[in-house]
Amino acid sequence: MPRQNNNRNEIPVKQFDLLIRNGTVVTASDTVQCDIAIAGGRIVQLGHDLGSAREEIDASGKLVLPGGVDAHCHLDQPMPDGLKMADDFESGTISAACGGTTTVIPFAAQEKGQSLRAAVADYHRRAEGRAVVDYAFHLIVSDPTETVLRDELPSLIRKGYTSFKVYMTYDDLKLNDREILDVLTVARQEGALVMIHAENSDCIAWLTDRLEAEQKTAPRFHAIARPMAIEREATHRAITFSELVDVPILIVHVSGREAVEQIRWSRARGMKIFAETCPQYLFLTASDLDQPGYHGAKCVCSPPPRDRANQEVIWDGVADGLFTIFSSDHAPFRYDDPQGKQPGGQEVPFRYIPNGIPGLETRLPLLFSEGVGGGRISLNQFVALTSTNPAKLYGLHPRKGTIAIGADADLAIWDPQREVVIRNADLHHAVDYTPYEGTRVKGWPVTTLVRGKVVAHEGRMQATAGHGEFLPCALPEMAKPRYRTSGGSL
Ligand code: DUC
Ligand code: ZN
Ligand code: ZN
Repeated sequence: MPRQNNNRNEIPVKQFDLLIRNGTVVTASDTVQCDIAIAGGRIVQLGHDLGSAREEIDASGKLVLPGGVDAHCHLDQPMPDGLKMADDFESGTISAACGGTTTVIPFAAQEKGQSLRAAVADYHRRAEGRAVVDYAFHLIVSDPTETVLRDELPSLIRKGYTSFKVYMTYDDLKLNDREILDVLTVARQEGALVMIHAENSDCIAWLTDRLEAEQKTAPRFHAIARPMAIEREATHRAITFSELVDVPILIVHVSGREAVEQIRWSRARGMKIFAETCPQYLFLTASDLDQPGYHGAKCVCSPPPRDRANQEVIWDGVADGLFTIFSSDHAPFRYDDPQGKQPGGQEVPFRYIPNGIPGLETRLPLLFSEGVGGGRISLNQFVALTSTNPAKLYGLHPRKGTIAIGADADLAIWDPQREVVIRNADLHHAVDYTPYEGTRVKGWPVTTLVRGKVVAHEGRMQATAGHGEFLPCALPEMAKPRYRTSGGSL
């Protein structure tokens, strides 16, 4: 916690708001011993003997990292069929802050038949005055009408909503191939980035019907209804669309080898295909859906976790740069809840279990412990994957995602020696379980600052709801088409 500087006899050379002293400062490229001076919510100096400040934090023995940017999480997203997400912007961002994350990018989701502008306005009302960390919005485009494509989407992109997700599956969200091509074309014209959920919907429906006909409806069959092949096919199709339109895309939540192979293939052809993975594909397997009774529902997410061999393939991609970003895909549904994993109070067949698992607060400690501590990635790679790259990809850099003069003072001070056994009782989300219960990690973010203010310290909130501000996103430089041609094969 900041310490008040009470030495009134000292004539300040420079009076900053806050000095963070004696820490090891880590960015995506460098690791240096230096102090950080903060004024007006921004980093104003880096160096030694910087002068004095109204408050100080002694970071001796600690790492000072840019706060995490969680570029894929779901908070208070309107849900169909009486379901409800457990986390709103307050509980979700408190959880994020306690896990070292200082910016979140959840989704303003268009319902079919709804105007995109109305979806954005509604989502602002949900966020307003509640967040403790800063936030931007992705859009979810589920109904690309002429008005959406010609008017709403271009005008929203120009107002700072520069990325949007499209789904190849889920009846209430999915687009057909032609619709996806239309959305990609708008992205190319405007310089926006499309995130694609790549799973083949018809194959899932067909497999689900067959499993149900054989009374195979327990949670574990969710993974069998969504095998790697259907993710591979959809990933390849998405890459093909990217080629036709000549626009970069991001494949979200990549789960294993066959999708990775498609992405490597596209990169080898010189394409700009970005890829994201999530903790569930490194730390869970399909066997976690096969727990006694109905408890496997806690790990139902899509794509499903695979097996140990696939985890290793994902680790390789994390280490060798295949993955640009590492996000939580936090989708918070309570287990023991009629609006959550037991819809209407029932243990339902897997097709009705809401997809998603919580992970905002555990994303960084899990990757830090096993990735950095386990010698799989460097500290600088950790920062790149979890903060700098998502900030760059979504047009928030250099304000977010780095430690540099002029950047927002969004910082996470880590104790690299702190050993923690993850217990849901200690987490701050509103979900009644964590899939990582009992997992031991080494390294934990002990203090989190957003624009120079300590928002979380030792698992306790220090800021009030409303400290978090909305961030309009610039057009992402990284997502510019590789070649500005007349447009793919057109
Ligand atoms: N899959 C998604 O596509 N979104 C939310 C959670 C999930 O499991
Ligand atoms: Zn998805
Ligand atoms: Zn998601």
